[in-house]
Amino acid sequence: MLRAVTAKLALYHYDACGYCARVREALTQLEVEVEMRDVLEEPSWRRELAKVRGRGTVPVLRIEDEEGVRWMGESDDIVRWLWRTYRDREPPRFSLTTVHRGLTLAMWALFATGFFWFELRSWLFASALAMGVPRSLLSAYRTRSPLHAMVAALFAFGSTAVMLQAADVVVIPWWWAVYAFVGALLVLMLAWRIRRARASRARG
Ligand SMILES: N[C@@H](CCC(=O)N[C@@H](CS)C(=O)NCC(=O)O)C(=O)O
Repeated sequence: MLRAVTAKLALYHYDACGYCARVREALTQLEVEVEMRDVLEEPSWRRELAKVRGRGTVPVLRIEDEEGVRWMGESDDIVRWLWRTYRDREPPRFSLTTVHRGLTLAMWALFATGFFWFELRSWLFASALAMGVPRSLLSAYRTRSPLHAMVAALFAFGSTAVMLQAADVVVIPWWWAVYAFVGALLVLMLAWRIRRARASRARG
């Protein structure tokens, strides 16, 4: 306990990363001071991670104390370590992460059921896409990233289109719809990357 309180912490992360948001939530709840190292703003931090850990995935918590420096990956492990260290207890069972995981599970379950239940396939597919709306809105709220809000809009559009098709209101040319959906997603990601790169350059 004492050792951890005197430990110097740095979190390698980036805004839109949901796993990182989970660690940031724990840090806020526990009111723990941590140096934030955004790997998209400062690519040398990502390179440092790749060098010391063999991969550049985030979140990673760098813990420096009298025993030396430790690198902790895996959001679950980091959150558990933070709660055990600063509150001497396990993390709360229920969190926004639980809701997010539930929605993800529901999405996949609906997709999978649609694979076997042919007559209801369109409705199950539409419901799976509809599940993506609250899931991405929750991501947007947790990460404060507009990218997730745009993905939520895309899910809403997709699910409405599939429902209209299932109700025989419109006929969707499927391959074009798939290409349009994936294309829009790629454009959003690209726009986001460019915005980040510009912001990073502006900061010098
Ligand atoms: N199981 C890991 C997953 C970490 C992960 O997938 N992180 C993503 C970002 S959310 C990542 O670093 N992806 C590679 C990249 O962004 O270049 C955890 O819970 O921390």
